[in-house]
Amino acid sequence: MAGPSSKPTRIGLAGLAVMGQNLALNIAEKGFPISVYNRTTSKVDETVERAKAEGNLPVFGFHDPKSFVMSIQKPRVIIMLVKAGAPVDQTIKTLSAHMEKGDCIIDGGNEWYENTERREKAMAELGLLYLGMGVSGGEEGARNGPSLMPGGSFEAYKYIEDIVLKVAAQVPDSGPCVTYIGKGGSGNFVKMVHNGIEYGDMQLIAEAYDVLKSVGKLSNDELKNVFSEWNNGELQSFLIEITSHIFGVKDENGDGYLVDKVLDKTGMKGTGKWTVQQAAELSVAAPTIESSLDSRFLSGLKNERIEAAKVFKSGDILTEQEVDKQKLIDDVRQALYASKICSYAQGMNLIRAKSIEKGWELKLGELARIWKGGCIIRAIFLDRIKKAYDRNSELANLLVDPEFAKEIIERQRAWRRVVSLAIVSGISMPGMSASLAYFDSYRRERLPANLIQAQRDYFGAHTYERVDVSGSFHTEWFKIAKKM
Ligand code: NBP
Repeated sequence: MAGPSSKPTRIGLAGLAVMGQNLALNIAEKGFPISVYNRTTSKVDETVERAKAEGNLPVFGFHDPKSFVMSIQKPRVIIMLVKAGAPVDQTIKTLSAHMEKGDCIIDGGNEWYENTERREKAMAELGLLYLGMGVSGGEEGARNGPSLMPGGSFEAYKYIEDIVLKVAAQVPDSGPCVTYIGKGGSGNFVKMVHNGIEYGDMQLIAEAYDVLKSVGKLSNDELKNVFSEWNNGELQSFLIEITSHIFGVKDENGDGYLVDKVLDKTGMKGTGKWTVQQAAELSVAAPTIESSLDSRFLSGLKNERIEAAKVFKSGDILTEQEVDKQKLIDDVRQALYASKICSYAQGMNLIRAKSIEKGWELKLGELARIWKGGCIIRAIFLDRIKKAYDRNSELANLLVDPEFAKEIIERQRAWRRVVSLAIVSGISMPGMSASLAYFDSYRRERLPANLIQAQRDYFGAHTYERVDVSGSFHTEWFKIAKKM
C-alpha cells in the first residue's frame, strides 16, 4: 500500500468506521499529513479514495500495522477510533508491538474511564504515553470540527495540542472546543456525562413535543415553526434546530410526515446508563438524567404498552381541555428552559463530585466553553453556564447562581402550569417534573427527611441529629408509643 514517498506523516489514525474516517479527513484538511489503518483493509482504501475526492488531502493508507506505525514521525502519535472495550485492547496490542518508548496512543472512543486508567498504567510500563479523548459531534462533527475532551498524560496532550486546536470546532469569541481536561480517565468521564446531559436534553425536548402535540393539538407544521422560533432565543441549540427540521420532513414512502411513522422505541449504547450509575455511586442527585434513561427503558416495552393501553383505555384521560395555544407554547418554552438548567446543574455536580474524589481538578466553566461548539449539546445556554462558573468557580449549584436563580424565578409559574397540565391530561412528563421536583427539593430549607430519619431510628436504631442540640440521638420510639 502506498505511503508517504519520503517524509513521515505527523500522526496516525487506526479504526476507520464513521468517526475515524471523518476525523482523519478533518486532520488532513487542517494540514497534518496522516497515516491511516483499519483491521478490515477495504476501509483503508475507501478512506484514501475519499481523501482524494475531497481535495487530494494528505491521507496515506496502510494495510499492515507495522508499516502503518513506521510511517509516522517520532515520537509517534496514534489515535484509535474503534469500538470501546475489547477491540481497544486488541488494537493497542497490535499497534504497541511496533511502537517505541515515548510514543503515544490516544483512544478517541466512548470508553469507560476506568479502562483508560488501566491502559494508561499498562502503557506507562512499556514507556508509552496514553490519552483517553472524548470526541463529540457524530459524523458531521468529526469531519468539520468536533468538541474534544482529552484526558490522561499531559505530556501526550502537548504532542497533539497543535493538531487538536485546529481540528476542534471553532467558536467565535470562545476559541477551539478543546482543552486538556485533566489526569487519568477524566476525558472519558466528562464525555460520558456530556452524553448523560444529552439524554436529558433529548427527553425534555420530547416532552415539550408531547404536550404541544397531545394537549395543544399542534400540527407538525406548527411544531416546526415553534421549534424554529425557539431556536432564535434562549433555547438556541443544535438539538432544537434538528428537531425543527425533523417536523418538516415528509414520508417519502407514503402520506404524511416521517416523524409520525418512526416507531416510539429509543435505542441506547450505554453512556447514559453509566452516567446514572456514577450518579448513584457518588450520591449525586441526577433525577432529570435518570428519568431520561427510565423513559428509554419504558419506550422499549412497546408490546407491553400496547396491552396496557387497552387495559387503561389511555385515550380516556386526555380530556378535551380548552387550551390557549399561544400561551401553552410560551409556557412550554419557559418550562423547557428551567428544566434544562436543573439537568445541567445535575451533570455539572456529578463531574465535580468525581473530580473531588479523583483529585482531577476539573474546571467546570472550561467544560461549558468546549461544549459550545461541535458537540450534540452545543447551545447558546452553555455560555451562561461558563459565565456562572467564571463569576464563582466554587458555585455549589447552578441553580443558585444569581442569573440562573432569577431566570428560574421568572419561569417557575409557567413551568408549574405545564407540569400540572401534563399530569391532569395523563401525559407523562418525567424529565420536566423531575427537574421541578429537584428544584423544589433543593430550594426548601426543610424537607420531610426528618420523618424518614425518625422511621430509620425507630426500626433500626440508626440514630438522628436534632435541629436544636448537636450530637447523635436514639429514641425508643416503640416503647414510648406503646405507653401512649
Ligand atoms: P464503531 O464503534 O462502530 O466501531 C467500528 C470500528 O471498530 C471499525 O474500525 C472496526 O474495524 C473496529 N473494530 C472492531 Br468493531 N473490533 C475490532 C477489533 N477486535 N480489532 C480492531 N478493530 C476492531 O465505530 P464508530 O461509530 O466510528 O465509533 C468509534 C468510537 O467512537 C466508539 O467508541 C464510539 O462509541 C465513539 N463515538 C461514536 C460516535 C458516532 O456518532 N458514531 C460519536 C461519538 C463517539 P473493522 O472495520 O475491521 O470491523
